[in-house]
Amino acid sequence: MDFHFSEELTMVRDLARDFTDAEIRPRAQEIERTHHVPRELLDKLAECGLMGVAVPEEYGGSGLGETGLCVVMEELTRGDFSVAVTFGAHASIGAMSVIVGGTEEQKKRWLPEMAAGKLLGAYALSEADAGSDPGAMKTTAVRDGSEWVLNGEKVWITSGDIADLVTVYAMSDTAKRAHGGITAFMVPRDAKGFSVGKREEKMGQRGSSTVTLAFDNVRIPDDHRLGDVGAGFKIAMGTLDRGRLALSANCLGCAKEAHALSVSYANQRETFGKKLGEHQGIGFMLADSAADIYAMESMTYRTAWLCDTKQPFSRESAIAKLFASEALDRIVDRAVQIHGGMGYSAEFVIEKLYRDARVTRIYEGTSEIQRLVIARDVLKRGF
Ligand code: COS
Repeated sequence: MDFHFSEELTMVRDLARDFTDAEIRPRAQEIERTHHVPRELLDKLAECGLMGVAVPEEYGGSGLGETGLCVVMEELTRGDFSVAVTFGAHASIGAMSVIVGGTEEQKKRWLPEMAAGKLLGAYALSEADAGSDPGAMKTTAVRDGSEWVLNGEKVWITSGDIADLVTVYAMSDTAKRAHGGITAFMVPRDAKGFSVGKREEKMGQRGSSTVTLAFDNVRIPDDHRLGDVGAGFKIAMGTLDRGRLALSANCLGCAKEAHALSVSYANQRETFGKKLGEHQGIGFMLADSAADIYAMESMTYRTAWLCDTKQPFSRESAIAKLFASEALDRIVDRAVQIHGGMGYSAEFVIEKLYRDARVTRIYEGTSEIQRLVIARDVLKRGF
């Protein structure tokens, strides 16, 4: 058993950490105020080679797998959650759909440009009446000769407005639904009939765009179909297994940031003649957060190891996401409490971390969905 990062992973962590300090932290307030992650920042991430961290080397990436992706996600999130989520929409669930479901020819066609950050990806599964239950989706794909015709609307799509190539899941056989009735397609931004609609105003992660996408008789060539006809649900779920894991790394990064600020504040501020942290009530909060972070980190990287060594990790990824998102909520809540009025003021970063954290219990599968995934697997396979 070896819990050390390899030399390569350590280098990537240092690179992502330096990038976060130099490029993200100084811009975080502006990103929050303008509700916008500058494309130039994403281009710089690509120049550093971080966009392709999880893409296999034979397709132009660094080949550091989910572990590498989690390392980068953790570091970027410490600087700004919105930047990390924008990165993840592309590098995690965007490019990952192609890695999970693409043919060899498709991987060669799209992954090198995705790894280079020239082709930004996004992932479109959710609909207004099909969030937790994607098998209820209404977007349709009908075959017409060598093309498919897509009609419908997707909602809550991260980076849907900036992506060059969106993985869209559509119902190709309504009788089969989740069991072979859904097919995945790679839809280019300039496809005729494809449009970007409303942008959500959100409680947190305001720099990351979340939009509606509409498909009005969008014609997609059959060679843009990802995987077999009817394989879409499995590709969507296989991609989400990875996305949920990367999200637990996001939670870990945000938690470490909130905790580090809390520790520093508790060491500096004095009340009743002693440091804040020396009051047992505050010390215990810091201890609980430290324990949560240790568990989050252990679960995240152990699950990444399972994934990278090609062992089953679907249940573990749901556990990591469930625990990390709920632990993060506890940690940011404690951070607000420790900072008192300062924690509630929009002038200081803790208030932003508190808002940024909340959606992690909702997107990429709610806590209730994670429990459902875990319970089904426990009942099927035992512990
Ligand atoms: N990997 C690969 N295949 C999977 C899978 C996974 N992780 N999970 C399920 N499947 C397969 C099943 O094996 C089944 O295959 P068969 O048709 O061969 O039987 C098929 O997919 C359907 O699975 P299931 O019957 O479990 O589907 P359900 O409709 O009951 O849905 C849940 C299962 C609830 C787990 C799924 O709908 C889900 O994850 N929902 C949340 C979606 C979500 O996270 N949305 C957030 C937006 S995306 S950012």
